Amino acid sequence: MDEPQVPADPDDEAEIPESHPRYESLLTRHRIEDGLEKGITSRQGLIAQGRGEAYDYLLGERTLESADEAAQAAAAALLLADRPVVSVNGNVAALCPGEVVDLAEATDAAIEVNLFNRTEERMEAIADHLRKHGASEVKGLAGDGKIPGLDHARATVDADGIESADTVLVPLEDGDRAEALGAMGKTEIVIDLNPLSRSAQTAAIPIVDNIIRAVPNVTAHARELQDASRADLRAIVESFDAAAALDAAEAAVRTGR
Ligand code: PTJ
Repeated sequence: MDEPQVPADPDDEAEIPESHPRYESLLTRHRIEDGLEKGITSRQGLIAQGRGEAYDYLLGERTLESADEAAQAAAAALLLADRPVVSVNGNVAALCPGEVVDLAEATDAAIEVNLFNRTEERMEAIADHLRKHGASEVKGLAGDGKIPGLDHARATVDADGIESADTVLVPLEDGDRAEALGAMGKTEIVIDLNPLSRSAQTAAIPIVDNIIRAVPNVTAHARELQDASRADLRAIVESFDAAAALDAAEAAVRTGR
């Protein structure tokens, strides 16, 4: 056999050889499994990841040009914002905790844990995990704010976090909450591999890409744009066409090009 051998159940992600043709997918699966064991990721998170992987496979496991443009627009919107927040759920925390911390630093955004299946244990486990990866402050634990129009647990946010944010990055979000956040008048940036999902469809800036690639890409754009004028940043956001980006992603899924 020519393919490099991978341990069926690696105990450590370092055991996955980088030369393996499915390295990124194996790494992702390992992180999600590990997240489940640490009480960070929910069991539903495994299902969500499987759905995402299927879309990533159809997209050719690459960042489309339209997704890169969206990432640049997202970086510009976060730099322009007065109160930007990066929302983190159990999948995001397991897949790219250090990358989320880097992005928050590059854009001066707050980090808030916001869960679909909210329990105090998971909230604490995720906040600890983010702190271990360098986060100095993690919001979400106060839970003294509300997203109107949603049932109780999913609506709970921090008053000085998502509730009062003007721009929110919500990766891998469920459609209902994404819609409700949009209805609060916030500039909503979504990362979702499914261009047909309600979250992607309702976002001001949908990034149809794997979160593993998208978050570092937004950070890289933010660093490039660090010294850009507000007028230049506004021009980037205004010239971004969400409907065209979604069409390009859907065409890539359907045709493989
Ligand atoms: O941690 P919690 O309790 O907040 O729960 C989080 C999940 C993800 C379980 C919850 O929000 C959920 O059920 O989400 P959905 O409705 O399954 O939506 C998740 C979306 O993310 C789907 O459209 C997937 O295609 C997409 N997705 C999954 N994995 C990735 C992804 N998008 C980008 N990168 C991924 N790695």
